[in-house]
Amino acid sequence: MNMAQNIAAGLDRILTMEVVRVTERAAVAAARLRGRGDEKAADQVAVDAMRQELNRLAIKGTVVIGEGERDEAPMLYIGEEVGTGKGPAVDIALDPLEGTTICAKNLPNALAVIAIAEKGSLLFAPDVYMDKIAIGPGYAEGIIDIDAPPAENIANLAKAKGVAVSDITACILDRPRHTKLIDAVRATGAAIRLIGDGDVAGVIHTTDPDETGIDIYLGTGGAPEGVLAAAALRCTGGQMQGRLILDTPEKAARAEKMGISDPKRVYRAQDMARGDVLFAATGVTDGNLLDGVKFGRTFITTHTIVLRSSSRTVREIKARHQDLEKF
Ligand code: VTB
Repeated sequence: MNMAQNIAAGLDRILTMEVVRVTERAAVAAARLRGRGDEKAADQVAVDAMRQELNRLAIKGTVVIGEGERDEAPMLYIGEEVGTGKGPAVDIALDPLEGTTICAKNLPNALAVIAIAEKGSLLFAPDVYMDKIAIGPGYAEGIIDIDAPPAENIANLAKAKGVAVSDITACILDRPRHTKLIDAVRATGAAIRLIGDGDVAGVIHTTDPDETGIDIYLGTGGAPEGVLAAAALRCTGGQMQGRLILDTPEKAARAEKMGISDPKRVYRAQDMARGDVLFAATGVTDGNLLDGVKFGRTFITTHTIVLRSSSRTVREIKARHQDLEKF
């Protein structure tokens, strides 16, 4: 049996349950530092917790999207080997605390996130910006185009959804670099949900507009976050396009070193996360799709979404942890 068959045959079924602990643990650690105004501390405890739990998984994992380059991130750096070493060889993209500022301010949608895929199937993205556009499942291919004006993308989406443009809500990171984009979207009559951080959640929210109120994600955010979001979309369905912003010779050289030969390439979700993919996210703070961690007197509650591309199953796991010692 080769690796793909092995995974399809059931290995990832087991991992689906195992991986939940990894994001749960990171989320609980970070949640203890919600609203303390200390991004770094919250991130650090999430990293420690995620790493500890990840090293219990029966995988031979390599971090491809992590906390940074080896010299700048002591833990969960790009290239770090994780897991017990006994098990399938897999690529891992992770963000133990996506939205450190959100967590520090105790605002919505901070997440602990991980994606696991067959070796060699996740885009090895440098930590640069990526231009992104994403919509949820159920639409014909080609109704969005990263190179089309926002008005055109929104008009096409509204038409396909069978609603007026004014019924569409776009999610955009609240950044000065998006002033023009925001003006262009507002000029169409569509609504915008401006988010302070957390564009992995922003993209995932397009997959369930009835629940989240978000139809389309637009704008530039981190490339590593783009790969994580693409992994989620591979599992839920939906469309995403991303293009690295390599606007200095230094960034272009860095990307080339990571194997990116065409700096202008538009990546679809299936180009950023190929093959079988597992994705899990646990809410740190309350959000549109996931509840945050709740600390009760005798138990801790976590809310996790686990996705699997091979079956497209979306699982939500609400866990009540009564053994508080383990956290
Ligand atoms: C986004 C957002 C992240 O980085 O990717 C953003 O989703 C992009 O960078 O939560 P800028 O903050 O420089 O705009 C984060 O905010 C942090 O990783």
